[in-house]
Amino acid sequence: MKFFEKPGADVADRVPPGQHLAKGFPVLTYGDTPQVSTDEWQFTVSGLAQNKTFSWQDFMDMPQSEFTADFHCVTTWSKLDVQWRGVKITDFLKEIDVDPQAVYVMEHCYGDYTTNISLEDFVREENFFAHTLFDEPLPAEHGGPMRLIVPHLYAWKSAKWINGLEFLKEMELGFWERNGYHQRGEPFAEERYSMR
Ligand SMILES: Nc1nc2c(c(=O)[nH]1)N[C@H]1C(S)=C(S)[C@@H](COP(=O)(O)O)O[C@H]1N2
Ligand SMILES: [Mo]
Repeated sequence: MKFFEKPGADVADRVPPGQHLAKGFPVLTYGDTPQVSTDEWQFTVSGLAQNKTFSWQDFMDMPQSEFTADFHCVTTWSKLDVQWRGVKITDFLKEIDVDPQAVYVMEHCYGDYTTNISLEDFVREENFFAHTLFDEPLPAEHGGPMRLIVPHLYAWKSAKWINGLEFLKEMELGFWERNGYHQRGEPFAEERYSMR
């Protein structure tokens, strides 16, 4: 059985150095998979922003968009053209006031995973919260009911089971970043590990 394919010439420039195309969509989770229903799901904004809690319905009432995005896991597999549906970060940000002193964001999740991202990387047009994967409700193992997707960084920044954002005045490290992963994680620059 073959689990990886060599990228064809047509997509070669979309596959970052050291990456292979995965067959299917692998699951990569540290620890147990949280089981969270949309009824109990809550999302909290904290830190240097207007502190606020959102329900599932609040997210459904925001503008809904379709996305096609490439996905790059630092363990060397990539999956191109993943299809999602959800809420653009730029649309979500219209719901809150962020303090101009905020320069970093900590992503918080059910199950206590965290990952950090600069505000600049976070507010990009192509980033989104996803609740639908290939026209099906996002399965729990892929982060359902809701996850973040940040296509331009390695996928450990795309927090599954996301339940909050904490706005910060300086960089703090998340779970993998404390354990040796690069603090930014740009795949075309191969920002895999930190040199600390
Ligand atoms: N909460 C949480 N989010 C997470 C992870 C995790 O372990 N917990 N793993 C990250 C990593 S390393 C990758 S590659 C992607 C994998 O997403 P997938 O399982 O949907 O392929 O989720 C990221 N988000
Ligand atoms: Mo990963």
